Amino acid sequence: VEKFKGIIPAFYACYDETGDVSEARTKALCSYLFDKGVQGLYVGGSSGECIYQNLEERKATLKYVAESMKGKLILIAHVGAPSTRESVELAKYAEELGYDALSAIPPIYFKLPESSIYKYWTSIMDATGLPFIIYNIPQTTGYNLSLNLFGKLIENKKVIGVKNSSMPALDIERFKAAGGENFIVFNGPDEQYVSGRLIGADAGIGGTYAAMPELYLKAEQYVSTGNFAKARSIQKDINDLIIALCSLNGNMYSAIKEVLKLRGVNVGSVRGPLEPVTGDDLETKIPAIRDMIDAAIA
Ligand code: HMN
Repeated sequence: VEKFKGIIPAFYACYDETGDVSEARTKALCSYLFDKGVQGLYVGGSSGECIYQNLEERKATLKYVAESMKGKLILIAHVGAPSTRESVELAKYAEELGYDALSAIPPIYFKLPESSIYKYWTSIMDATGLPFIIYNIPQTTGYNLSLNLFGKLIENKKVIGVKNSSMPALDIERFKAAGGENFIVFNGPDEQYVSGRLIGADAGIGGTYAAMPELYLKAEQYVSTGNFAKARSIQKDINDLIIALCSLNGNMYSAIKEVLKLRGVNVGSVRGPLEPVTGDDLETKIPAIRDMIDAAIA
């Protein structure tokens, strides 16, 4: 459990100029994040545009990341997919590649009863010997994990943690209280990293970490040494940046990818229906956000 602690960026989909998954760019993003000092990678989640990629593309990304970071960083494979069959196939492949743990969102599109959600997650767990991290992200899936289903899931010893992206910090506290000391709760809302850690999260997985890993690493350092005034001040810088990233045309992921280009790593653009940042937002606001990041790091 100790080994899963730290700052774990959600890995981005890395495309070439024609929009295909790029091996070179995937590996470049791995090296970039490794050099920044993060502890692990969460591969193929929302930030990995999992919902917009086919199985072959998702497998290729899992493979390139493992080739470049196996043994250097903790690797978590997000294997949630529209069907149980595809999720299980990805889970088995991630195990073959030597991933440290699996994770998955609940089923999407159809509103299914909790019995089906339980069965979906359990099928993934039964398919491999890997530990499993439940992923609760009601904003995108429409399902908010109940304490009742949570309690049933953690009876399975493979369930070592939950990545909680719902906004109430209370949810983090409740999952930690029910899960116990050795159960890992990952903070999901980046805007509340510091509060999440204080109320019970042991570590963090987030979609904006890769854009500004330095700030989350610093926030973590201040939280773990009890320097709360400084932790709060970094959280404010982070939140100014998240709000700026979310205020451009396109969407947060295309904005982050443009910022990354200016920070020295090109992972291409986003895949439709996600749209790229354009016009003045691209030409003046993206460089301004890059400058804000540099100022916050200094
Ligand atoms: C992932 O699965 O790739 C992300 O880690 C998801 C993550 O929890 C993000 N949540 C949502 O997108 C709803 C956050 O990191 C989010 O991007 C951040 O808090 C900014 O709003």
